[in-house]
Amino acid sequence: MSDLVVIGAGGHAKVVVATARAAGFDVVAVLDDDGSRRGRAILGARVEGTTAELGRWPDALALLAIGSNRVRKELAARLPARWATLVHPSAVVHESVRIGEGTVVFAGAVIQPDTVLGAHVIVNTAASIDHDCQVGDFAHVAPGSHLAGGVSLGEGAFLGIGAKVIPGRRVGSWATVGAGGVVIRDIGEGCVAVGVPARERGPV
Ligand code: JB2
Repeated sequence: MSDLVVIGAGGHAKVVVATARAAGFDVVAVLDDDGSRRGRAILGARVEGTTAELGRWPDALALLAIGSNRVRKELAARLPARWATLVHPSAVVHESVRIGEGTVVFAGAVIQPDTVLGAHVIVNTAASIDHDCQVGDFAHVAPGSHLAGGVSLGEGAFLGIGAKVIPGRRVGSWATVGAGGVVIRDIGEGCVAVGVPARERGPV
Protein backbone atom coordinates (compact mmCIF):
# COMPACT_ATOMS: atom_id res chain seq x y z
CA MET A 1 0.00 0.00 0.00
CA SER A 2 1.49 3.40 -1.00
CA ASP A 3 1.22 6.45 1.24
CA LEU A 4 -0.57 9.43 -0.28
CA VAL A 5 -0.71 13.10 0.74
CA VAL A 6 -3.84 14.81 -0.61
CA ILE A 7 -3.49 18.55 -1.32
CA GLY A 8 -6.76 20.45 -0.96
CA ALA A 9 -9.49 19.95 1.61
CA GLY A 10 -12.69 20.87 -0.21
CA GLY A 11 -15.37 18.93 -2.03
CA HIS A 12 -13.07 17.57 -4.71
CA ALA A 13 -10.67 16.29 -2.05
CA LYS A 14 -13.46 14.22 -0.53
CA VAL A 15 -13.87 12.26 -3.77
CA VAL A 16 -10.11 12.02 -4.23
CA VAL A 17 -9.70 10.50 -0.74
CA ALA A 18 -12.47 7.98 -1.45
CA THR A 19 -10.93 7.12 -4.83
CA ALA A 20 -7.43 6.80 -3.40
CA ARG A 21 -8.57 4.36 -0.75
CA ALA A 22 -10.54 2.34 -3.28
CA ALA A 23 -7.38 2.20 -5.40
CA GLY A 24 -5.35 0.89 -2.45
CA PHE A 25 -3.58 4.04 -1.20
CA ASP A 26 -3.20 4.95 2.47
CA VAL A 27 -4.09 8.64 2.82
CA VAL A 28 -1.57 9.74 5.46
CA ALA A 29 -2.32 13.48 5.42
CA VAL A 30 -4.42 16.21 3.85
CA LEU A 31 -2.78 19.63 3.33
CA ASP A 32 -4.54 22.90 2.59
CA ASP A 33 -3.07 26.39 2.19
CA ASP A 34 -6.17 27.80 3.86
CA GLY A 35 -4.79 27.54 7.41
CA SER A 36 -8.26 27.76 8.94
CA ARG A 37 -8.91 24.20 7.77
CA ARG A 38 -6.13 22.68 9.91
CA GLY A 39 -7.46 20.00 12.26
CA ARG A 40 -10.52 19.26 10.17
CA ALA A 41 -10.90 15.85 8.57
CA ILE A 42 -11.85 14.62 5.11
CA LEU A 43 -13.47 11.20 5.47
CA GLY A 44 -11.38 10.73 8.60
CA ALA A 45 -8.10 11.92 7.04
CA ARG A 46 -6.79 14.88 9.05
CA VAL A 47 -5.85 18.27 7.61
CA GLU A 48 -2.30 18.38 9.00
CA GLY A 49 -1.18 21.79 7.72
CA THR A 50 -0.28 23.72 4.57
CA THR A 51 1.66 22.70 1.48
CA ALA A 52 4.79 24.19 3.11
CA GLU A 53 4.77 21.04 5.27
CA LEU A 54 4.83 18.54 2.41
CA GLY A 55 8.39 17.54 3.38
CA ARG A 56 7.09 15.82 6.53
CA TRP A 57 6.07 12.88 4.31
CA PRO A 58 9.20 12.37 2.16
CA ASP A 59 8.27 8.86 1.07
CA ALA A 60 4.65 9.58 0.15
CA LEU A 61 3.25 10.33 -3.27
CA ALA A 62 1.01 13.40 -3.54
CA LEU A 63 -2.12 14.36 -5.44
CA LEU A 64 -3.53 17.82 -6.20
CA ALA A 65 -7.18 17.54 -5.14
CA ILE A 66 -8.36 21.02 -6.15
CA GLY A 67 -11.03 21.52 -8.79
CA SER A 68 -9.59 24.74 -10.25
CA ASN A 69 -7.48 23.88 -13.30
CA ARG A 70 -5.40 27.05 -12.91
CA VAL A 71 -4.66 26.38 -9.23
CA ARG A 72 -3.56 22.81 -10.02
CA LYS A 73 -1.21 24.17 -12.68
CA GLU A 74 0.28 26.73 -10.31
CA LEU A 75 0.81 24.18 -7.52
CA ALA A 76 2.20 21.49 -9.85
CA ALA A 77 4.91 23.92 -10.97
CA ARG A 78 5.75 25.03 -7.44
CA LEU A 79 5.59 21.98 -5.19
CA PRO A 80 8.46 19.49 -4.93
CA ALA A 81 6.32 16.34 -5.01
CA ARG A 82 6.24 12.94 -6.63
CA TRP A 83 2.72 12.76 -8.08
CA ALA A 84 0.44 9.76 -7.90
CA THR A 85 -2.00 8.68 -10.60
CA LEU A 86 -5.38 7.44 -9.33
CA VAL A 87 -7.85 5.21 -11.15
CA HIS A 88 -10.96 4.04 -9.32
CA PRO A 89 -11.33 0.24 -9.60
CA SER A 90 -14.79 0.64 -11.13
CA ALA A 91 -13.44 2.73 -14.03
CA VAL A 92 -12.90 0.87 -17.30
CA VAL A 93 -9.63 2.01 -18.84
CA HIS A 94 -8.22 0.18 -21.86
CA GLU A 95 -4.65 -1.03 -21.42
CA SER A 96 -3.46 1.15 -24.32
CA VAL A 97 -4.53 4.39 -22.60
CA ARG A 98 -1.67 6.57 -21.37
CA ILE A 99 -2.28 8.54 -18.18
CA GLY A 100 -0.05 11.35 -16.96
CA GLU A 101 1.14 11.97 -13.42
CA GLY A 102 -1.28 13.58 -11.01
CA THR A 103 -4.32 12.55 -13.05
CA VAL A 104 -7.43 11.10 -11.41
CA VAL A 105 -10.08 8.86 -13.00
CA PHE A 106 -13.18 8.63 -10.84
CA ALA A 107 -15.76 5.89 -10.37
CA GLY A 108 -17.64 4.67 -13.40
CA ALA A 109 -15.53 6.46 -16.01
CA VAL A 110 -14.79 4.69 -19.29
CA ILE A 111 -11.70 5.44 -21.38
CA GLN A 112 -11.29 3.73 -24.73
CA PRO A 113 -8.18 2.59 -26.67
CA ASP A 114 -5.29 4.86 -27.61
CA THR A 115 -6.54 7.87 -25.72
CA VAL A 116 -3.84 9.96 -24.04
CA LEU A 117 -4.52 11.87 -20.81
CA GLY A 118 -2.02 14.53 -19.77
CA ALA A 119 -0.87 15.42 -16.27
CA HIS A 120 -3.15 16.56 -13.41
CA VAL A 121 -6.28 15.86 -15.45
CA ILE A 122 -9.63 15.16 -13.77
CA VAL A 123 -11.86 12.54 -15.39
CA ASN A 124 -14.86 12.92 -13.15
CA THR A 125 -17.59 10.47 -12.15
CA ALA A 126 -19.10 8.43 -15.02
CA ALA A 127 -17.48 10.51 -17.76
CA SER A 128 -16.54 8.72 -20.97
CA ILE A 129 -13.66 9.39 -23.33
CA ASP A 130 -13.71 7.36 -26.51
CA HIS A 131 -10.84 6.14 -28.69
CA ASP A 132 -7.90 8.26 -29.86
CA CYS A 133 -8.68 11.34 -27.77
CA GLN A 134 -5.99 13.73 -26.52
CA VAL A 135 -6.69 15.42 -23.19
CA GLY A 136 -4.26 18.19 -22.25
CA ASP A 137 -2.62 18.78 -18.89
CA PHE A 138 -4.88 20.27 -16.18
CA ALA A 139 -8.08 19.64 -18.15
CA HIS A 140 -11.27 18.59 -16.35
CA VAL A 141 -14.00 16.41 -17.83
CA ALA A 142 -16.90 16.87 -15.41
CA PRO A 143 -19.34 14.14 -14.30
CA GLY A 144 -21.37 12.54 -17.05
CA SER A 145 -19.52 14.31 -19.87
CA HIS A 146 -18.82 12.39 -23.06
CA LEU A 147 -16.07 12.76 -25.63
CA ALA A 148 -16.53 10.90 -28.91
CA GLY A 149 -13.54 9.41 -30.74
CA GLY A 150 -10.63 11.58 -31.82
CA VAL A 151 -11.58 14.59 -29.70
CA SER A 152 -8.85 16.88 -28.43
CA LEU A 153 -9.01 19.03 -25.29
CA GLY A 154 -6.33 21.65 -24.82
CA GLU A 155 -4.45 22.40 -21.63
CA GLY A 156 -6.76 23.47 -18.81
CA ALA A 157 -9.95 22.97 -20.83
CA PHE A 158 -13.11 22.43 -18.78
CA LEU A 159 -16.13 20.43 -19.95
CA GLY A 160 -19.05 21.12 -17.62
CA ILE A 161 -21.33 18.45 -16.25
CA GLY A 162 -23.05 16.45 -18.96
CA ALA A 163 -21.30 18.20 -21.86
CA LYS A 164 -20.64 16.29 -25.07
CA VAL A 165 -18.20 16.64 -27.98
CA ILE A 166 -18.81 14.99 -31.37
CA PRO A 167 -16.00 13.08 -33.12
CA GLY A 168 -12.80 14.82 -34.06
CA ARG A 169 -13.52 18.28 -32.65
CA ARG A 170 -11.12 20.35 -30.57
CA VAL A 171 -11.82 22.36 -27.44
CA GLY A 172 -9.00 24.90 -27.11
CA SER A 173 -6.71 25.49 -24.17
CA TRP A 174 -8.41 27.02 -21.11
CA ALA A 175 -11.78 26.99 -22.88
CA THR A 176 -14.99 26.17 -21.01
CA VAL A 177 -18.00 24.25 -22.29
CA GLY A 178 -21.05 24.94 -20.14
CA ALA A 179 -23.09 22.19 -18.50
CA GLY A 180 -25.00 20.13 -21.03
CA GLY A 181 -23.37 21.87 -23.99
CA VAL A 182 -22.94 19.89 -27.20
CA VAL A 183 -19.82 20.79 -29.15
CA ILE A 184 -20.19 20.26 -32.90
CA ARG A 185 -17.58 22.85 -34.03
CA ASP A 186 -14.10 23.53 -32.69
CA ILE A 187 -14.03 25.86 -29.68
CA GLY A 188 -11.29 28.48 -29.60
CA GLU A 189 -8.64 28.91 -26.96
CA GLY A 190 -9.97 30.58 -23.81
CA CYS A 191 -13.55 30.74 -25.10
CA VAL A 192 -16.73 29.92 -23.22
CA ALA A 193 -19.24 27.92 -25.24
CA VAL A 194 -22.76 27.08 -24.10
CA GLY A 195 -25.91 25.48 -25.43
CA VAL A 196 -27.02 22.87 -27.93
CA PRO A 197 -25.25 23.18 -30.24
CA ALA A 198 -22.63 24.99 -28.17
CA ARG A 199 -21.93 28.55 -29.33
CA GLU A 200 -18.94 30.61 -28.30
CA ARG A 201 -19.62 33.59 -26.04
CA GLY A 202 -16.08 34.99 -26.46
CA PRO A 203 -13.06 34.76 -24.22
CA VAL A 204 -13.48 34.59 -20.44
O1 JB2 B 1 -5.14 29.79 -5.07
C1 JB2 B 1 -5.20 28.79 -4.36
C2 JB2 B 1 -6.45 28.16 -4.02
N1 JB2 B 1 -7.73 28.45 -4.30
C3 JB2 B 1 -8.48 27.48 -3.71
N2 JB2 B 1 -4.07 28.19 -3.88
C4 JB2 B 1 -4.11 27.08 -3.11
N3 JB2 B 1 -2.95 26.56 -2.66
N4 JB2 B 1 -5.26 26.45 -2.79
C5 JB2 B 1 -6.41 26.99 -3.24
N5 JB2 B 1 -7.67 26.60 -3.07
C6 JB2 B 1 -8.10 25.41 -2.34
O2 JB2 B 1 -9.04 24.71 -3.16
C7 JB2 B 1 -8.86 25.71 -1.06
O3 JB2 B 1 -8.01 25.97 0.00
C8 JB2 B 1 -9.67 24.41 -0.91
O4 JB2 B 1 -8.88 23.36 -0.43
C9 JB2 B 1 -10.03 24.08 -2.35
C10 JB2 B 1 -11.39 24.63 -2.74
O5 JB2 B 1 -12.39 23.83 -2.12
P1 JB2 B 1 -13.88 23.80 -2.69
O6 JB2 B 1 -14.67 22.81 -1.91
O7 JB2 B 1 -14.40 25.19 -2.80
O8 JB2 B 1 -13.68 23.33 -4.18
P2 JB2 B 1 -12.98 22.03 -4.74
O9 JB2 B 1 -11.92 22.50 -5.65
O10 JB2 B 1 -12.59 21.09 -3.68
O11 JB2 B 1 -14.16 21.36 -5.55
C11 JB2 B 1 -14.80 22.00 -6.66
O12 JB2 B 1 -14.43 21.34 -7.86
C12 JB2 B 1 -14.86 19.96 -7.89
C13 JB2 B 1 -14.34 19.36 -9.18
C14 JB2 B 1 -16.30 21.97 -6.42
O13 JB2 B 1 -16.94 22.71 -7.42
C15 JB2 B 1 -16.79 20.54 -6.43
O14 JB2 B 1 -18.22 20.50 -6.30
C16 JB2 B 1 -16.37 19.86 -7.74
N6 JB2 B 1 -16.82 18.48 -7.73
